[in-house]
Amino acid sequence: MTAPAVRRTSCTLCEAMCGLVVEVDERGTVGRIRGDDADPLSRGHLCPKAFALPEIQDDPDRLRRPLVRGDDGELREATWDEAVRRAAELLAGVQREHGDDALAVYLGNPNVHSLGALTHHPTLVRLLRTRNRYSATSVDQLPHHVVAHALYGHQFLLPVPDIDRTDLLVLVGHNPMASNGSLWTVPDFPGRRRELASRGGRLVVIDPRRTETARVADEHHFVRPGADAAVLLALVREVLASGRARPAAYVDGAEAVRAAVEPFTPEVAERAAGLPADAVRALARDLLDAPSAAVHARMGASTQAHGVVCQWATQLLNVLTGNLDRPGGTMLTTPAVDLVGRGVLGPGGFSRRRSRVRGLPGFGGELPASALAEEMETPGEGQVRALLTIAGNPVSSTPGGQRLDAAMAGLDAVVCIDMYLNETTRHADVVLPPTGPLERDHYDLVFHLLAVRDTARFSRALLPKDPGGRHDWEIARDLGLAHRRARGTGVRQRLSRASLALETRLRTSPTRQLDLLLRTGGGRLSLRRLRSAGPGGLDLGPLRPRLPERLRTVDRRIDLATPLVLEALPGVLAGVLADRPEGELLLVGRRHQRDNNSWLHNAAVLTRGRPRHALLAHPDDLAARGIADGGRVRVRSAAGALEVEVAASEDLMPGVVSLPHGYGHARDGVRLRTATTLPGASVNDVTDPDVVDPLSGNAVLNGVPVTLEPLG
Ligand SMILES: Nc1nc2c(c(=O)[nH]1)N[C@H]1C(S)=C(S)[C@@H](COP(=O)(O)OP(=O)(O)OC[C@H]3O[C@@H](n4cnc5c(=O)[nH]c(N)nc54)[C@H](O)[C@@H]3O)O[C@H]1N2
Ligand SMILES: Nc1nc2c(c(=O)[nH]1)N[C@H]1C(S)=C(S)[C@@H](COP(=O)(O)OP(=O)(O)OC[C@H]3O[C@@H](n4cnc5c(=O)[nH]c(N)nc54)[C@H](O)[C@@H]3O)O[C@H]1N2
Ligand code: SF4
Ligand SMILES: [Mo]
Repeated sequence: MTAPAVRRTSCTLCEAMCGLVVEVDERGTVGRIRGDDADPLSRGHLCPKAFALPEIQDDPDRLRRPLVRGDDGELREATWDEAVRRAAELLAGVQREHGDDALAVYLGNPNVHSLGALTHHPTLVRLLRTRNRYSATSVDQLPHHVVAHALYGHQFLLPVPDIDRTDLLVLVGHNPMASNGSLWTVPDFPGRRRELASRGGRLVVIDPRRTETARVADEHHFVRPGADAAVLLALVREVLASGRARPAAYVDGAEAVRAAVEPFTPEVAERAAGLPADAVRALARDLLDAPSAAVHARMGASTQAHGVVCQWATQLLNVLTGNLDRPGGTMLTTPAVDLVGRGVLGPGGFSRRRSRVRGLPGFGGELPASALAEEMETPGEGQVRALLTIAGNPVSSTPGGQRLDAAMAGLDAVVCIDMYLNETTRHADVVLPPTGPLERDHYDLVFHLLAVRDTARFSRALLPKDPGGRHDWEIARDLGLAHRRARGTGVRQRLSRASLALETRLRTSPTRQLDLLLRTGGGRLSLRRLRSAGPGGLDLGPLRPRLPERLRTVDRRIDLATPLVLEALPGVLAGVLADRPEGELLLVGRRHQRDNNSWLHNAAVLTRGRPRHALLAHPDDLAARGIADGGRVRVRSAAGALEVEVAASEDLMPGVVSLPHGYGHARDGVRLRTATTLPGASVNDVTDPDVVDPLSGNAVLNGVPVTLEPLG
């Protein structure tokens, strides 16, 4: 027996992009996994989820062959040709009869973690010619994109905290100790936080729960869910009122902002959010006094009632304290493949078209996922009658999941590109399962854009793909071309040069597309050079100042006075100061280091140990309702109800309860190895699709009013 080969690869399970060193034996079995010390970005870090990668590879639950629903209503294995043709005919058939927009497409989170998904899925979606496009963006970071577009002229100009050099890091609604960072590729957050401390720097956390990150912070403040806007606007006000604001020369609009935020005093913040006015004043002073500081607001300040206002105020704090674009502040990257500079990613912006039923805004060519169920349910011209999901599980991941579940059951056609049967894909007429994360080449097109250091790493597939398997990009290519054939001659006449170009792109492999991007990127790179770079890839160094050159605004200046936000501020003020019902409970989310959104709940390495699905509540809130620690409760909101165990926790702000998402696999018909026995409920059965951030249409997943009733 020869010794196992030692190979390097990338973990694609989250935004941290850790480099891994993996042993593979001659039979292709994955052995020891460790973090790659030679990786200049991840520096040897890995988290428990990395150990799930071999399990995904060998998972008996993972689909290896396509499934097609037969006349008896059962899913059975089919050949790729049969399944792809059937999928194309179903989708094209609905579009032929009811119009292009009768097909909706939903793209889920793993799309951004796969090279082939990124090069091919958007192209496939464009070829399908529907304007009913949805994705996980609008249950996540849409407010960030809206604000980046308004201030910096491009939805993907998202500055990241320069944690390796900062003196003061303020995290709002973000728990990187569990999530490993988001819109901020910061592998080894725990190590980087320790280095911050040893430099004498400080970490401040604002979160309604004393999270894992709050526990390692120098300062933690509770905040009433949904009321951060009052705190962040008060900080902006205090910075402006100090007379010490120092925006860069290319920044306009501070005066208009000063007038607009005037009512948001620290006392208003205290009344609205529960954060002491003195603490707000002190934090504003600290942000001004620190040699460098970076404020980053994430999920808790994005998927809530005032997501856009929170993200806007956060950017303004960094701009006004002079911390945008300077070492130790928030900075932009200089990626080897610059999808922003090259115009590969569109700048974003609101569309003229709004959603048909509720008139929600469209942004970046997509509609909010919160509108998907009603677009299926509501008859009339433009009703959604077919759905294609690609690497997504909207029944679990989007608000009003139970309603979407029911609406999907009534569709004429459902096609899913996914390697698992789950709450969403169980509705499929055709399931097309791609290869797994260890079987494909990888270069991270998205997260190099958001990383705390400029690096470039290409990873060859660790394992050869299963002979009968297909990559996501091959499925996209085949489905796209089959769909065109299925649409027939009437459409062929409409085939423009543009769609022929799309077809050419579908036929071009991801690595070929990557090579072209590298060669034409100005950095004298190529796939070959990247492959022969050192073991951890290329180290392009710490982040460099990039402004104002990198701005994509027309005049290469930043105008802080965003009309969308300024016009909304009086309403925000009234909202955060409105009387709250006596005894109100607000539901927030949480993530655990060993959960991964709604999947991997059948991975043994991630699910053993103590259950972690319980609703956490403050002991006083439980006592007031006669609920015993460990008992079962019914959680009810305006949108629905669920039943779950409770656990008392002093870590929660009184009046706040917390439930993780991605649980609740016991919906009938789901076939997962351990998931059917895994307890827990789907929090999105109580989150409300009817309540969105009015400025963006983003889902409100945090700060949902709920009631609790004890169950016998
Ligand atoms: N209440 C509440 N809801 C939330 C959140 C929350 O915090 N609270 N978080 C939200 C956030 S941030 C996000 S990003 C969304 C995620 O929402 P989704 O993206 O809809 O859900 P995931 O659970 O990530 O589902 C990923 C699916 O992709 C499949 N998959 C995995 N890898 C691949 C691949 O390489 N190719 C293909 N084709 N399929 C693959 C998996 O089997 C799974 O079915 O959930 C959101 N929902
Ligand atoms: N282990 C693990 N890692 C993951 C994921 C996973 O599922 N598991 N998912 C990945 C994905 S898709 C994403 S987008 C990222 C998300 O990464 P994070 O942004 O870190 O997401 P959460 O852990 O949900 O943290 C949100 C925090 O906001 C707090 N919060 C809730 N409401 C409010 C509020 O109104 N105001 C404030 N200030 N805080 C509030 C919650 O208590 C919670 O601590 O994580 C990624 N990494
Ligand atoms: S933090 Fe964990 S899940 Fe994220 S890339 Fe690193 S090893 Fe993978
Ligand atoms: Mo996400």
